[in-house]
Amino acid sequence: MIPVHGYEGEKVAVLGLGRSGLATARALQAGGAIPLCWDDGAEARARAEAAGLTLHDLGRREAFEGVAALITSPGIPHLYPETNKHIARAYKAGIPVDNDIGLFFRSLGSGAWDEMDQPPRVVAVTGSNGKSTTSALIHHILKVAGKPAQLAGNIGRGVLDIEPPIDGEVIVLELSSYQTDLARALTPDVAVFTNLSPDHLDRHGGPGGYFAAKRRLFAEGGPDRAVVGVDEPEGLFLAGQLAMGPGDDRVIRVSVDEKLTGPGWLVYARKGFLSETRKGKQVGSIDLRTIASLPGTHNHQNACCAYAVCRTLGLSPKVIEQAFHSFAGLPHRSQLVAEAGGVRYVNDSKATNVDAALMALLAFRNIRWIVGGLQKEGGLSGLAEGLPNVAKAYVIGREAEAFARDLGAVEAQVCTTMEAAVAAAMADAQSGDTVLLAPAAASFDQYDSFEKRGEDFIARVKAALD
Ligand code: UMA
Repeated sequence: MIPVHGYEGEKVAVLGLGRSGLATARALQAGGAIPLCWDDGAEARARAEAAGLTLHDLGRREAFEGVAALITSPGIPHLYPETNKHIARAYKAGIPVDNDIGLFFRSLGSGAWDEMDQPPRVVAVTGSNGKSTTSALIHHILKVAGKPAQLAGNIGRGVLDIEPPIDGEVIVLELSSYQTDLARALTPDVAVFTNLSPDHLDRHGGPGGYFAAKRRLFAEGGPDRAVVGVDEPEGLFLAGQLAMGPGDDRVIRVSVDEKLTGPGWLVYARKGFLSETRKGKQVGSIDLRTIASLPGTHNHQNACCAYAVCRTLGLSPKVIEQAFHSFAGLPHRSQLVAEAGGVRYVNDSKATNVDAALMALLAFRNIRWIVGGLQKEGGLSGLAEGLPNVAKAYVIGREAEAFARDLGAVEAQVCTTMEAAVAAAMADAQSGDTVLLAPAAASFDQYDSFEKRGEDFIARVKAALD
């Protein structure tokens, strides 16, 4: 745990008692603050109380009296679509509102670092898609290279939950727009922007607010090195703003759309080959086509970003390439679940938006596509480029019929349940096909989370193959 500094003896309100809230309350306590915990859900309150934390009803009139700060969880709206009522009261009372990420960056360094040969460094990864895989891949490469490393953030572990870093350690953080939007300190040593596509727009008041939230990672103090995907205008803009000129190698530009040229530090993938050039000369190359856990262009982008980060940390192309080969991938992201009778079964339940699902469709051929759930803003038209790879769609979700209609020209069978969809796809599949779960939608109409949806898919496939 990282004890939080700066609030010794002071009362700090903690709103939201999930993974980040619980870790925050413990870290505040460890740093000598008095955490006053609250959650709008009764179950979470009961869990926190059972864990020994003190509850403090933030709904009471005098709740914020003598409170030094309010620390809130990323899932709680602090502005859009509507400010949470407790946060709104803190704003009115002029109480600083922060989150665990802000506390983390303010509390991480300690006097012990002066004695270290190589003080710990923080790599923070943001972007719309690929940030979990990129973060996990960086962490994996560092481990394989024998470097101490820890992984936390949006990937499922509260940032204040990590162990105090040791000499030479690298902390890899996956940060969502919810997290970067509110943090009052954001000072990673290396920051990554993978890509940008519309997501969480209701939480950010539209695409501009969403990009602005991600950009904060590069603005508040500024990282020593920035790895920036430049395949969208926003990435190009960000790289341009950060660099003093095209040769400024504090910015590493990454592309999977085109061969990058110029005097700067560049990493790109074309036709499955990763290339690194610096000052106009090629200094590294890797054949990504042979890496089973990183199929498709979107994974090649993740590989390029992870490669660039590890190069800034001093690892050689050879070491990085070796580590790529032993990367197992993450559950629910291009996860190969089984292979039988020449048919591959792939779980990409994390493809909760159209852009991520399109990436999955472009990574395979002859796809038996399990799709559907709660549609996000913007409709399904963005999937068009991937539809030629689809042999047939098997539509799940409470609104499966309407979803199937929205898919347009592709042949679609309304299945509604995962059980029916897996059975129908398996019955139709022939050798060379891929049965792919890539829903292009949120799971909440039928499941608690995308993880539960992916687990259901895996269980149905395994049961049928047994
Ligand atoms: N709550 C309130 N009031 C509200 C809304 C929620 O009190 O108005 C309470 C809920 O009752 C609940 C708690 O807040 O008890 C949940 O807080 P949370 O949703 O922030 O969840 P945590 O468990 O703290 O998990 C968060 C991240 N969740 C979200 O951003 C939604 C986790 O990312 C992250 O791994 C974790 O912190 C540790 O850093 C998950 C996620 O879904 C994976 N992220 C989104 C995504 O990837 O799309 C952004």
